[in-house]
Amino acid sequence: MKESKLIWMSGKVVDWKDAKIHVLSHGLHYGTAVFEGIRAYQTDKGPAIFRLEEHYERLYDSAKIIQMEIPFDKDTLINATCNLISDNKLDSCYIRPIAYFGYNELGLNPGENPVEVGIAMWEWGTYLGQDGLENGIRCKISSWTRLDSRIMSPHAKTAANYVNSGFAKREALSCGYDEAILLNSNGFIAEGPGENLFLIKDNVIYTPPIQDCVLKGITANSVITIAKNLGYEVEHKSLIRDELFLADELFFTGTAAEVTPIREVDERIIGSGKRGPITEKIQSEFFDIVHGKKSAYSDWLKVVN
Ligand code: PPE
Repeated sequence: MKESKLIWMSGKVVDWKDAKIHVLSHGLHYGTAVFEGIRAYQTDKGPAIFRLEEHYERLYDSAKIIQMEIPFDKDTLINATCNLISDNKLDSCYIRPIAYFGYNELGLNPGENPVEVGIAMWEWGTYLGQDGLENGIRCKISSWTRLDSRIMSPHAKTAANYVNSGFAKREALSCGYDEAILLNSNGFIAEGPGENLFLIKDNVIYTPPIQDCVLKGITANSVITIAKNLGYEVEHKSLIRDELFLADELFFTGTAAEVTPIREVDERIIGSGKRGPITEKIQSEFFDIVHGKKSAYSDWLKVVN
C-alpha cells in the first residue's frame, strides 16, 4: 500500500502512522463498520472525485441499515475529503471513508459505543491489473454463496460482508484464477467479491437486479447510463451460469475494478476470448469521463481545487 501523508479521524487530521484505534473497538470484533470506496482521477482542472455525493449517500444508507448514526453530516465528510486530497497533494487516489462503532463496551449490542469516522486515501493503481483491463481476466464460479438479505444486508457496505467476499476471492486465487463470481442462494448470478457483473448477448446488455443480492454499484449505475447514451439496450435480468458461458462479452464494474473485461469463466472461453468490442467502447467512454474529457458528464466529477 502506498502511504499518503494524512488521515482524517473524526474531525482531526493526523499523520498516516498515527491513525490508530483501540484493540477493543466494537467494529473490529463484530464487523460493525460501514465503508466506501471512491476514486479521484487526474483531469486538466486538477484532481476530480467521481460521484462523490452518491458514495456518501450510500455510506449513510449502509449506516441506516446497520442502525448506526454517523455523527457528522454529509457536507462535513465531503469537505474533509476534498481538503484531504489537497493536503495530501494527490493527483489521483482511492478514497476509503469508514464509519465504525468504536471503543466503550464489548457485547453484540453496540449500545453506547461512539461512532467514529475515518477517511484515508492513497494511490491505488489497477485492481485486477493493466493486462486484465486490456485483455480480460479469468474467473471462477465460487463455491461460496453471496450472502442474502435473510443472512446479512447485501446493500449495506458493511465490513462484516467482506468476509464472504474474501472467502470467494481467496478461493479463486488459490485455484489459479484472477477473480470469483458468486451465485446467490437461489442459484442466480450475483456479482464478484467487489464488483458488479455485466453480460452482453446479441447486442443487449444485461446485469442482475438488486433482488439478486448485489450491491447497488455506483460504477454499474454509471455504466448503464453510458451504455444507454451510446445507444445500447440495457436490462436488469436474473442470470444463470449457462448464460455466462454462452455470453458474447462479460465485464465487471467497480470503483476499484473500474471496467474490467472477463475472458474466461471456469475454462469456458467467453466470446472471442479477449476484450469484446462493446466492452471496449464502454470502457473507453468511462475512462474519458473520469478523466474529465466528456463535458456532458461533468456533473459526475467534483474538481478539488
Ligand atoms: N459489489 C461489491 C460487493 C463491492 O464491494 C463493490 C465495490 C461493487 C459491487 C461495486 O460498487 P461501486 O464501487 O459502487 O461501483 N467494491 C469496493 C471495495 C473493493 C475492495 O477490494 O476493497 C470498491 O470497488 O471500492
